[in-house]
Amino acid sequence: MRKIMKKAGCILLTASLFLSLTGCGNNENTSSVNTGGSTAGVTEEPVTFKIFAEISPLSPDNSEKTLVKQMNEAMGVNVEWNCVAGDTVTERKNLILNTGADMPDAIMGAPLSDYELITYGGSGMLISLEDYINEENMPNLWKVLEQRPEVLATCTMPDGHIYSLPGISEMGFTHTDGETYYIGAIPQFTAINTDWLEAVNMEMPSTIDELHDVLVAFKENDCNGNGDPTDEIPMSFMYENWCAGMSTLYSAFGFTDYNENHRAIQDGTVYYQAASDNYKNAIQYFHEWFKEGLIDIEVFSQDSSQYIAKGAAADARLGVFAWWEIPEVVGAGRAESYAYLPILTDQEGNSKVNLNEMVPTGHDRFSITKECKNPELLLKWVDQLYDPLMSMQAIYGPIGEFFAEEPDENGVYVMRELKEGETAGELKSKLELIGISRQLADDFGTYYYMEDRAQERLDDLKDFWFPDIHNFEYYPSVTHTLEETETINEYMSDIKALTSEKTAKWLKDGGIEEEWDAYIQTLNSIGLQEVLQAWQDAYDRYESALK
Ligand SMILES: [Ca+2]
Repeated sequence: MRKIMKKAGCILLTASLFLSLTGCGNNENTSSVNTGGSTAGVTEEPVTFKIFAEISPLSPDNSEKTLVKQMNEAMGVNVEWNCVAGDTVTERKNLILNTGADMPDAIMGAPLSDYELITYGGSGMLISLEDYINEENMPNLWKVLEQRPEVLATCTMPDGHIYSLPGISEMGFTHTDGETYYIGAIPQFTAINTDWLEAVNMEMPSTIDELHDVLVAFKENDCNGNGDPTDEIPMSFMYENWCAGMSTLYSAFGFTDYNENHRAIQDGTVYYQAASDNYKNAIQYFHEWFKEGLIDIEVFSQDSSQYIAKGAAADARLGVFAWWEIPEVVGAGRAESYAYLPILTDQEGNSKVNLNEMVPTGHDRFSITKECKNPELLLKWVDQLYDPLMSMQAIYGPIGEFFAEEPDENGVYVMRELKEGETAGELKSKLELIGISRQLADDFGTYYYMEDRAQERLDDLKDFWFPDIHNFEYYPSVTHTLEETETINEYMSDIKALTSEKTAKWLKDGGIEEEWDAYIQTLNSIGLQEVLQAWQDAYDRYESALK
Protein backbone atom coordinates (compact mmCIF):
# COMPACT_ATOMS: atom_id res chain seq x y z
CA MET A 1 0.00 0.00 0.00
CA ARG A 2 2.78 2.32 1.00
CA LYS A 3 4.53 1.71 -2.29
CA ILE A 4 1.42 2.60 -4.26
CA MET A 5 1.05 5.78 -2.27
CA LYS A 6 4.63 6.67 -2.96
CA LYS A 7 4.25 6.17 -6.66
CA ALA A 8 1.09 8.21 -6.65
CA GLY A 9 3.06 10.91 -4.90
CA CYS A 10 5.64 10.83 -7.63
CA ILE A 11 3.14 10.94 -10.42
CA LEU A 12 1.52 13.97 -8.86
CA LEU A 13 4.69 15.90 -9.51
CA THR A 14 4.71 17.59 -12.86
CA ALA A 15 6.83 16.29 -15.68
CA SER A 16 9.11 19.27 -15.35
CA LEU A 17 10.12 17.96 -11.97
CA PHE A 18 11.80 15.00 -13.59
CA LEU A 19 14.86 15.53 -11.48
CA SER A 20 12.81 14.88 -8.41
CA LEU A 21 11.30 11.85 -10.07
CA THR A 22 14.79 10.60 -10.63
CA GLY A 23 15.45 11.13 -6.97
CA CYS A 24 12.32 9.18 -6.18
CA GLY A 25 13.36 6.32 -8.40
CA ASN A 26 16.83 6.32 -6.93
CA ASN A 27 15.40 5.96 -3.50
CA GLU A 28 13.39 2.91 -4.50
CA ASN A 29 16.43 1.35 -6.11
CA THR A 30 18.92 2.04 -3.41
CA SER A 31 16.78 1.55 -0.37
CA SER A 32 16.70 -2.18 -0.97
CA VAL A 33 20.48 -2.30 -0.79
CA ASN A 34 20.64 0.24 1.98
CA THR A 35 21.86 -0.55 5.45
CA GLY A 36 19.48 -2.48 7.64
CA GLY A 37 18.73 0.77 9.42
CA SER A 38 16.81 2.10 6.47
CA THR A 39 13.17 1.30 6.34
CA ALA A 40 12.43 3.62 3.47
CA GLY A 41 11.09 2.66 0.11
CA VAL A 42 9.75 -0.83 -0.14
CA THR A 43 8.65 -1.24 3.46
CA GLU A 44 5.57 0.26 5.05
CA GLU A 45 6.84 2.78 7.56
CA PRO A 46 8.42 6.07 6.56
CA VAL A 47 11.70 6.96 8.23
CA THR A 48 11.26 9.73 10.75
CA PHE A 49 13.76 12.58 11.11
CA LYS A 50 13.73 15.46 13.58
CA ILE A 51 14.62 18.82 12.05
CA PHE A 52 15.15 22.16 13.77
CA ALA A 53 14.24 24.85 11.27
CA GLU A 54 13.82 28.56 10.96
CA ILE A 55 10.48 29.76 9.59
CA SER A 56 9.20 33.25 8.87
CA PRO A 57 6.97 34.84 11.52
CA LEU A 58 3.91 34.55 9.26
CA SER A 59 4.54 30.94 8.39
CA PRO A 60 2.64 27.90 9.69
CA ASP A 61 4.61 24.88 10.86
CA ASN A 62 6.63 23.33 8.03
CA SER A 63 4.65 20.10 8.38
CA GLU A 64 1.63 21.88 6.90
CA LYS A 65 3.42 22.93 3.72
CA THR A 66 2.57 21.36 0.39
CA LEU A 67 6.18 21.18 -0.70
CA VAL A 68 7.23 19.35 2.45
CA LYS A 69 4.43 16.82 1.99
CA GLN A 70 5.59 16.22 -1.59
CA MET A 71 9.19 15.82 -0.52
CA ASN A 72 8.29 13.40 2.26
CA GLU A 73 6.06 11.36 -0.02
CA ALA A 74 8.73 11.12 -2.68
CA MET A 75 11.36 9.82 -0.28
CA GLY A 76 9.33 7.81 2.21
CA VAL A 77 10.26 10.23 4.93
CA ASN A 78 8.40 11.70 7.87
CA VAL A 79 9.70 14.82 9.58
CA GLU A 80 9.06 15.92 13.15
CA TRP A 81 9.65 19.65 12.90
CA ASN A 82 10.85 22.04 15.56
CA CYS A 83 10.11 25.32 13.80
CA VAL A 84 11.18 28.65 15.26
CA ALA A 85 10.60 32.16 13.96
CA GLY A 86 12.19 35.54 14.49
CA ASP A 87 14.67 36.67 17.11
CA THR A 88 14.57 33.47 19.14
CA VAL A 89 16.05 31.30 16.37
CA THR A 90 19.65 32.00 17.33
CA GLU A 91 18.94 31.60 21.02
CA ARG A 92 17.22 28.24 20.53
CA LYS A 93 19.89 27.04 18.13
CA ASN A 94 22.61 27.96 20.62
CA LEU A 95 20.78 26.15 23.39
CA ILE A 96 20.69 22.98 21.32
CA LEU A 97 24.35 23.24 20.32
CA ASN A 98 25.62 24.22 23.76
CA THR A 99 23.68 21.77 25.88
CA GLY A 100 23.03 18.99 23.38
CA ALA A 101 19.48 18.88 24.75
CA ASP A 102 16.68 17.98 22.36
CA MET A 103 19.22 17.39 19.62
CA PRO A 104 17.58 17.13 16.18
CA ASP A 105 18.85 15.07 13.25
CA ALA A 106 19.37 18.24 11.25
CA ILE A 107 19.43 22.03 11.49
CA MET A 108 17.88 23.73 8.50
CA GLY A 109 17.86 27.42 7.60
CA ALA A 110 19.07 28.65 10.99
CA PRO A 111 22.51 29.98 10.06
CA LEU A 112 25.60 28.47 11.65
CA SER A 113 28.71 30.65 11.77
CA ASP A 114 32.05 29.33 10.53
CA TYR A 115 33.14 29.20 14.13
CA GLU A 116 30.17 27.01 15.05
CA LEU A 117 30.68 24.76 12.04
CA ILE A 118 34.35 24.26 12.86
CA THR A 119 33.77 23.84 16.59
CA TYR A 120 30.77 21.52 16.48
CA GLY A 121 32.08 19.73 13.41
CA GLY A 122 35.42 19.22 15.09
CA SER A 123 33.76 17.88 18.24
CA GLY A 124 31.69 15.43 16.22
CA MET A 125 28.35 16.98 17.06
CA LEU A 126 27.87 17.82 13.37
CA ILE A 127 28.84 15.13 10.90
CA SER A 128 30.99 15.78 7.84
CA LEU A 129 28.99 15.59 4.65
CA GLU A 130 31.58 15.42 1.86
CA ASP A 131 31.40 11.64 1.45
CA TYR A 132 27.65 11.83 0.83
CA ILE A 133 27.87 14.55 -1.80
CA ASN A 134 27.97 12.53 -4.99
CA GLU A 135 25.94 12.07 -8.14
CA GLU A 136 23.97 9.10 -6.90
CA ASN A 137 23.08 10.46 -3.49
CA MET A 138 22.53 14.12 -4.28
CA PRO A 139 21.87 14.31 -8.03
CA ASN A 140 20.43 17.82 -7.98
CA LEU A 141 23.22 19.37 -5.94
CA TRP A 142 25.66 17.47 -8.13
CA LYS A 143 24.29 19.20 -11.22
CA VAL A 144 24.82 22.56 -9.55
CA LEU A 145 28.37 21.62 -8.64
CA GLU A 146 29.11 20.69 -12.22
CA GLN A 147 28.15 24.24 -13.21
CA ARG A 148 29.69 25.92 -10.17
CA PRO A 149 32.68 23.85 -9.06
CA GLU A 150 33.83 26.63 -6.71
CA VAL A 151 30.76 26.16 -4.51
CA LEU A 152 32.19 23.06 -2.85
CA ALA A 153 35.35 24.97 -1.95
CA THR A 154 33.37 27.71 -0.22
CA CYS A 155 31.64 25.03 1.90
CA THR A 156 34.88 23.35 2.92
CA MET A 157 36.10 24.39 6.34
CA PRO A 158 39.82 24.80 7.09
CA ASP A 159 39.91 21.27 8.54
CA GLY A 160 39.00 19.94 5.10
CA HIS A 161 35.45 18.91 5.96
CA ILE A 162 32.01 20.09 4.88
CA TYR A 163 29.58 20.48 7.76
CA SER A 164 26.80 22.36 6.02
CA LEU A 165 25.22 22.54 2.58
CA PRO A 166 25.36 25.58 0.30
CA GLY A 167 22.74 28.12 -0.65
CA ILE A 168 23.24 30.03 -3.89
CA SER A 169 21.59 33.28 -4.89
CA GLU A 170 22.99 34.82 -8.05
CA MET A 171 20.72 37.82 -8.29
CA GLY A 172 22.96 40.26 -10.05
CA PHE A 173 23.72 42.32 -13.13
CA THR A 174 26.65 42.73 -15.46
CA HIS A 175 28.33 46.10 -15.20
CA THR A 176 30.21 47.91 -17.97
CA ASP A 177 33.48 46.45 -16.59
CA GLY A 178 32.17 42.97 -17.45
CA GLU A 179 31.94 41.92 -13.81
CA THR A 180 28.81 40.67 -12.09
CA TYR A 181 27.60 42.66 -9.11
CA TYR A 182 24.88 41.47 -6.76
CA ILE A 183 21.68 43.03 -5.55
CA GLY A 184 23.07 44.00 -2.14
CA ALA A 185 26.15 45.85 -3.44
CA ILE A 186 24.64 49.06 -2.07
CA PRO A 187 22.16 48.00 0.60
CA GLN A 188 21.18 51.53 1.66
CA PHE A 189 19.43 53.57 -1.00
CA THR A 190 18.89 57.14 0.18
CA ALA A 191 15.78 58.93 -1.04
CA ILE A 192 14.53 62.51 -0.87
CA ASN A 193 11.05 64.00 -1.06
CA THR A 194 10.96 65.92 -4.34
CA ASP A 195 7.56 67.48 -3.56
CA TRP A 196 9.21 69.10 -0.58
CA LEU A 197 12.18 70.20 -2.69
CA GLU A 198 9.69 71.93 -4.93
CA ALA A 199 7.81 73.38 -1.93
CA VAL A 200 11.00 75.03 -0.64
CA ASN A 201 12.05 75.90 -4.16
CA MET A 202 15.40 74.12 -4.07
CA GLU A 203 17.36 71.94 -6.48
CA MET A 204 18.32 68.32 -5.98
CA PRO A 205 21.48 68.52 -3.85
CA SER A 206 24.75 67.15 -5.20
CA THR A 207 27.09 67.94 -2.30
CA ILE A 208 26.70 67.08 1.37
CA ASP A 209 26.57 70.79 2.27
CA GLU A 210 23.78 71.36 -0.24
CA LEU A 211 21.84 68.55 1.41
CA HIS A 212 22.39 70.26 4.74
CA ASP A 213 20.77 73.44 3.45
CA VAL A 214 17.86 71.49 2.03
CA LEU A 215 17.29 69.76 5.38
CA VAL A 216 17.27 73.12 7.15
CA ALA A 217 14.57 74.28 4.73
CA PHE A 218 12.62 71.03 5.33
CA LYS A 219 12.78 71.68 9.05
CA GLU A 220 11.71 75.29 8.91
CA ASN A 221 8.77 74.97 6.53
CA ASP A 222 5.39 73.30 6.46
CA CYS A 223 6.53 71.19 3.53
CA ASN A 224 3.60 68.77 3.62
CA GLY A 225 1.19 71.71 3.69
CA ASN A 226 -1.00 70.48 6.55
CA GLY A 227 -0.74 73.74 8.48
CA ASP A 228 1.63 72.28 11.08
CA PRO A 229 5.23 73.41 10.48
CA THR A 230 6.60 70.99 13.12
CA ASP A 231 5.60 67.54 11.90
CA GLU A 232 8.23 67.36 9.14
CA ILE A 233 11.19 65.08 9.91
CA PRO A 234 14.03 66.40 7.71
CA MET A 235 15.91 63.08 7.81
CA SER A 236 15.43 59.71 9.47
CA PHE A 237 17.22 56.37 9.38
CA MET A 238 17.92 53.41 11.68
CA TYR A 239 21.27 53.44 13.42
CA GLU A 240 23.47 50.53 12.31
CA ASN A 241 20.66 48.91 10.36
CA TRP A 242 21.95 47.05 7.30
CA CYS A 243 19.53 48.68 4.84
CA ALA A 244 18.25 51.72 6.75
CA GLY A 245 21.57 53.10 7.99
CA MET A 246 22.93 56.46 6.83
CA SER A 247 26.22 55.15 5.49
CA THR A 248 25.57 56.07 1.86
CA LEU A 249 25.78 59.74 2.94
CA TYR A 250 29.33 59.13 4.18
CA SER A 251 30.41 59.00 0.51
CA ALA A 252 31.21 62.70 0.72
CA PHE A 253 33.83 61.85 3.35
CA GLY A 254 35.56 59.28 1.18
CA PHE A 255 33.89 56.02 2.16
CA THR A 256 30.74 54.07 2.85
CA ASP A 257 30.59 51.57 5.67
CA TYR A 258 28.10 48.83 4.86
CA ASN A 259 29.99 45.92 6.39
CA GLU A 260 28.74 45.11 9.89
CA ASN A 261 32.33 44.53 11.01
CA HIS A 262 33.44 47.87 9.52
CA ARG A 263 35.86 45.94 7.31
CA ALA A 264 37.14 47.55 4.13
CA ILE A 265 40.04 47.15 1.75
CA GLN A 266 42.18 49.60 -0.20
CA ASP A 267 44.86 48.49 -2.67
CA GLY A 268 45.02 45.07 -1.07
CA THR A 269 45.30 46.32 2.51
CA VAL A 270 42.48 45.51 4.91
CA TYR A 271 41.52 48.18 7.39
CA TYR A 272 38.93 48.96 10.03
CA GLN A 273 36.72 51.67 8.62
CA ALA A 274 35.61 52.92 12.04
CA ALA A 275 39.21 53.71 13.00
CA SER A 276 39.93 55.85 9.94
CA ASP A 277 40.24 59.62 9.75
CA ASN A 278 37.45 59.67 7.19
CA TYR A 279 35.14 58.01 9.69
CA LYS A 280 36.09 60.51 12.37
CA ASN A 281 35.42 63.43 10.03
CA ALA A 282 32.04 62.06 9.01
CA ILE A 283 30.81 61.42 12.55
CA GLN A 284 32.00 64.86 13.63
CA TYR A 285 30.17 66.44 10.72
CA PHE A 286 26.88 64.62 11.25
CA HIS A 287 26.89 65.46 14.94
CA GLU A 288 26.24 69.04 13.82
CA TRP A 289 23.13 67.84 11.98
CA PHE A 290 21.87 66.20 15.17
CA LYS A 291 22.58 69.40 17.07
CA GLU A 292 20.60 71.40 14.54
CA GLY A 293 17.67 68.98 14.77
CA LEU A 294 18.01 67.86 11.18
CA ILE A 295 18.15 64.16 12.04
CA ASP A 296 15.38 62.27 13.82
CA ILE A 297 16.60 61.54 17.36
CA GLU A 298 14.63 58.26 17.27
CA VAL A 299 17.18 56.81 14.81
CA PHE A 300 18.84 55.15 17.79
CA SER A 301 15.71 53.50 19.13
CA GLN A 302 13.13 52.98 16.43
CA ASP A 303 12.44 49.59 14.91
CA SER A 304 11.46 49.04 11.31
CA SER A 305 7.71 49.16 11.96
CA GLN A 306 8.01 52.54 13.72
CA TYR A 307 10.23 53.76 10.91
CA ILE A 308 7.84 52.63 8.21
CA ALA A 309 4.90 54.12 10.13
CA LYS A 310 6.55 57.54 9.71
CA GLY A 311 6.92 56.95 6.00
CA ALA A 312 3.33 55.84 5.64
CA ALA A 313 1.75 58.54 7.90
CA ALA A 314 -1.38 60.26 6.55
CA ASP A 315 0.64 63.38 5.73
CA ALA A 316 4.15 62.86 4.37
CA ARG A 317 6.61 63.25 7.23
CA LEU A 318 10.00 62.14 5.88
CA GLY A 319 12.28 64.43 3.91
CA VAL A 320 15.22 62.06 3.50
CA PHE A 321 15.41 58.39 4.48
CA ALA A 322 17.38 55.24 3.67
CA TRP A 323 16.04 51.78 2.85
CA TRP A 324 16.39 48.85 0.46
CA GLU A 325 13.88 50.56 -1.84
CA ILE A 326 11.48 53.51 -1.72
CA PRO A 327 7.91 52.03 -1.79
CA GLU A 328 8.30 49.74 1.21
CA VAL A 329 8.75 52.74 3.51
CA VAL A 330 6.35 55.31 2.09
CA GLY A 331 3.88 53.08 0.24
CA ALA A 332 3.41 52.61 -3.48
CA GLY A 333 1.13 55.66 -3.77
CA ARG A 334 3.58 58.09 -2.22
CA ALA A 335 6.71 56.60 -3.81
CA GLU A 336 6.38 58.96 -6.75
CA SER A 337 7.03 61.89 -4.43
CA TYR A 338 10.50 60.52 -3.71
CA ALA A 339 13.63 60.22 -5.83
CA TYR A 340 17.03 58.76 -5.06
CA LEU A 341 19.58 61.19 -3.74
CA PRO A 342 22.67 61.06 -5.91
CA ILE A 343 25.99 59.95 -4.40
CA LEU A 344 26.87 63.17 -2.59
CA THR A 345 30.32 64.71 -2.85
CA ASP A 346 32.39 67.14 -0.85
CA GLN A 347 32.92 70.73 -2.04
CA GLU A 348 35.58 69.58 -4.51
CA GLY A 349 33.30 66.99 -6.09
CA ASN A 350 35.00 64.00 -4.44
CA SER A 351 33.17 60.95 -3.24
CA LYS A 352 33.80 57.28 -2.69
CA VAL A 353 31.55 54.28 -2.21
CA ASN A 354 32.91 51.06 -0.72
CA LEU A 355 30.66 48.35 -2.07
CA ASN A 356 29.09 45.92 0.31
CA GLU A 357 30.87 42.59 0.41
CA MET A 358 28.97 40.44 -2.02
CA VAL A 359 28.72 36.71 -1.64
CA PRO A 360 26.34 34.78 -3.88
CA THR A 361 27.12 31.52 -2.10
CA GLY A 362 26.47 30.74 1.55
CA HIS A 363 27.48 27.57 3.35
CA ASP A 364 25.22 27.32 6.37
CA ARG A 365 21.93 25.98 5.05
CA PHE A 366 21.63 22.40 6.28
CA SER A 367 23.70 20.53 8.83
CA ILE A 368 23.28 16.99 10.11
CA THR A 369 24.01 16.04 13.70
CA LYS A 370 25.44 12.84 15.13
CA GLU A 371 21.91 11.87 16.19
CA CYS A 372 21.00 11.09 12.61
CA LYS A 373 20.83 7.33 11.93
CA ASN A 374 20.45 7.64 8.16
CA PRO A 375 22.27 10.70 6.80
CA GLU A 376 22.16 9.26 3.30
CA LEU A 377 18.37 9.26 3.14
CA LEU A 378 18.07 12.65 4.84
CA LEU A 379 20.46 14.15 2.28
CA LYS A 380 18.49 12.57 -0.55
CA TRP A 381 15.40 14.15 0.92
CA VAL A 382 16.97 17.62 1.12
CA ASP A 383 18.65 17.24 -2.28
CA GLN A 384 15.21 17.63 -3.85
CA LEU A 385 15.48 21.33 -3.00
CA TYR A 386 18.44 21.80 -5.35
CA ASP A 387 16.14 21.11 -8.27
CA PRO A 388 15.42 24.53 -9.83
CA LEU A 389 11.64 24.24 -9.72
CA MET A 390 11.59 22.76 -6.24
CA SER A 391 13.89 25.53 -5.07
CA MET A 392 11.64 28.08 -6.74
CA GLN A 393 8.72 26.74 -4.71
CA ALA A 394 10.76 26.69 -1.52
CA ILE A 395 11.84 30.29 -1.94
CA TYR A 396 8.46 31.73 -2.93
CA GLY A 397 5.72 29.14 -2.49
CA PRO A 398 4.21 26.22 -4.39
CA ILE A 399 2.93 26.13 -7.93
CA GLY A 400 -0.82 26.66 -7.58
CA GLU A 401 -0.41 28.62 -4.34
CA PHE A 402 2.17 31.32 -5.10
CA PHE A 403 2.67 30.62 -8.80
CA ALA A 404 -0.04 30.05 -11.38
CA GLU A 405 -0.81 26.38 -12.08
CA GLU A 406 0.62 26.55 -15.58
CA PRO A 407 3.75 28.23 -16.90
CA ASP A 408 3.41 31.02 -19.48
CA GLU A 409 4.00 30.72 -23.24
CA ASN A 410 7.76 30.68 -22.62
CA GLY A 411 7.47 27.79 -20.20
CA VAL A 412 8.30 30.10 -17.33
CA TYR A 413 6.31 30.16 -14.09
CA VAL A 414 4.67 33.45 -13.15
CA MET A 415 3.06 34.54 -9.94
CA ARG A 416 -0.67 33.86 -9.75
CA GLU A 417 -3.02 36.84 -9.55
CA LEU A 418 -3.21 38.35 -6.10
CA LYS A 419 -6.56 38.46 -4.36
CA GLU A 420 -7.88 41.64 -2.82
CA GLY A 421 -5.75 42.62 0.16
CA GLU A 422 -2.95 40.15 -0.59
CA THR A 423 0.63 41.29 -1.12
CA ALA A 424 3.37 39.27 -2.74
CA GLY A 425 5.68 39.73 0.23
CA GLU A 426 3.15 38.49 2.73
CA LEU A 427 2.18 35.53 0.58
CA LYS A 428 5.82 34.54 0.21
CA SER A 429 6.34 34.77 3.98
CA LYS A 430 3.44 32.39 4.58
CA LEU A 431 4.41 29.85 1.94
CA GLU A 432 8.22 29.82 1.80
CA LEU A 433 10.29 26.94 3.11
CA ILE A 434 13.46 28.47 4.54
CA GLY A 435 16.53 26.34 4.09
CA ILE A 436 18.12 25.43 0.81
CA SER A 437 18.03 28.07 -1.90
CA ARG A 438 19.41 27.52 -5.36
CA GLN A 439 19.12 30.48 -7.71
CA LEU A 440 21.61 30.39 -10.53
CA ALA A 441 21.69 33.43 -12.79
CA ASP A 442 20.22 31.37 -15.65
CA ASP A 443 17.29 30.16 -13.54
CA PHE A 444 15.71 33.60 -13.90
CA GLY A 445 13.81 33.66 -17.15
CA THR A 446 14.20 29.89 -17.58
CA TYR A 447 12.08 28.55 -14.73
CA TYR A 448 10.62 31.75 -13.27
CA TYR A 449 11.10 35.46 -13.58
CA MET A 450 12.89 37.65 -11.13
CA GLU A 451 10.40 39.48 -8.94
CA ASP A 452 9.59 42.90 -10.36
CA ARG A 453 10.91 44.56 -7.24
CA ALA A 454 14.23 42.75 -7.44
CA GLN A 455 14.59 43.46 -11.13
CA GLU A 456 13.83 47.10 -10.50
CA ARG A 457 16.42 47.31 -7.77
CA LEU A 458 19.06 45.76 -10.01
CA ASP A 459 18.18 48.23 -12.75
CA ASP A 460 18.45 51.09 -10.27
CA LEU A 461 21.83 49.85 -9.08
CA LYS A 462 23.08 49.55 -12.61
CA ASP A 463 21.66 52.75 -14.06
CA PHE A 464 21.46 55.16 -11.15
CA TRP A 465 24.05 54.19 -8.53
CA PHE A 466 26.89 52.46 -10.32
CA PRO A 467 27.82 55.26 -12.72
CA ASP A 468 28.90 57.26 -9.62
CA ILE A 469 31.14 54.52 -8.28
CA HIS A 470 34.77 54.52 -9.23
CA ASN A 471 36.29 51.92 -6.95
CA PHE A 472 35.15 48.33 -7.18
CA GLU A 473 37.51 46.81 -4.67
CA TYR A 474 35.78 44.90 -1.91
CA TYR A 475 36.71 42.20 0.55
CA PRO A 476 36.02 38.80 -1.03
CA SER A 477 34.54 35.66 0.46
CA VAL A 478 37.57 34.13 2.14
CA THR A 479 38.09 31.03 4.24
CA HIS A 480 39.65 31.49 7.64
CA THR A 481 41.90 29.04 9.44
CA LEU A 482 40.78 27.81 12.83
CA GLU A 483 43.26 30.17 14.52
CA GLU A 484 41.98 33.16 12.57
CA THR A 485 38.40 32.21 13.34
CA GLU A 486 39.23 31.96 17.03
CA THR A 487 40.97 35.34 16.97
CA ILE A 488 38.04 37.04 15.27
CA ASN A 489 35.57 35.31 17.54
CA GLU A 490 37.49 36.32 20.63
CA TYR A 491 37.80 40.05 19.88
CA MET A 492 35.28 41.13 17.30
CA SER A 493 32.16 41.48 19.40
CA ASP A 494 33.89 43.77 21.94
CA ILE A 495 35.43 45.84 19.14
CA LYS A 496 32.10 46.28 17.44
CA ALA A 497 30.34 47.07 20.70
CA LEU A 498 32.84 49.82 21.51
CA THR A 499 32.50 51.37 18.06
CA SER A 500 28.72 51.19 18.26
CA GLU A 501 28.48 52.77 21.69
CA LYS A 502 31.02 55.52 21.02
CA THR A 503 29.67 56.42 17.60
CA ALA A 504 26.12 56.76 18.90
CA LYS A 505 27.36 59.01 21.69
CA TRP A 506 29.48 61.15 19.35
CA LEU A 507 26.59 61.57 16.93
CA LYS A 508 24.16 62.58 19.67
CA ASP A 509 26.34 64.46 22.13
CA GLY A 510 29.60 65.16 20.30
CA GLY A 511 33.04 64.82 21.88
CA ILE A 512 34.75 62.78 19.17
CA GLU A 513 37.69 65.20 18.93
CA GLU A 514 38.55 64.77 22.61
CA GLU A 515 37.95 61.05 22.79
CA TRP A 516 39.27 59.81 19.46
CA ASP A 517 42.85 58.98 20.44
CA ALA A 518 41.75 57.11 23.53
CA TYR A 519 39.20 55.23 21.45
CA ILE A 520 41.88 54.09 18.98
CA GLN A 521 44.10 53.01 21.86
CA THR A 522 41.27 51.02 23.40
CA LEU A 523 40.50 49.36 20.08
CA ASN A 524 44.10 48.26 19.84
CA SER A 525 44.13 47.04 23.41
CA ILE A 526 41.09 44.85 22.82
CA GLY A 527 42.50 43.10 19.78
CA LEU A 528 41.88 45.25 16.69
CA GLN A 529 45.36 44.64 15.27
CA GLU A 530 45.00 40.89 15.77
CA VAL A 531 41.67 40.86 13.95
CA LEU A 532 43.07 42.98 11.12
CA GLN A 533 45.97 40.56 10.78
CA ALA A 534 43.56 37.61 10.58
CA TRP A 535 41.52 39.36 7.88
CA GLN A 536 44.67 40.31 5.98
CA ASP A 537 46.20 36.82 6.14
CA ALA A 538 43.00 35.24 4.85
CA TYR A 539 42.82 37.82 2.08
CA ASP A 540 46.46 37.28 1.08
CA ARG A 541 45.92 33.51 0.87
CA TYR A 542 42.82 34.07 -1.23
CA GLU A 543 44.70 36.38 -3.58
CA SER A 544 47.66 34.05 -4.01
CA ALA A 545 45.30 31.13 -4.62
CA LEU A 546 43.83 33.09 -7.53
CA LYS A 547 47.20 33.52 -9.18
CA1 LIG B 1 3.51 70.08 8.22
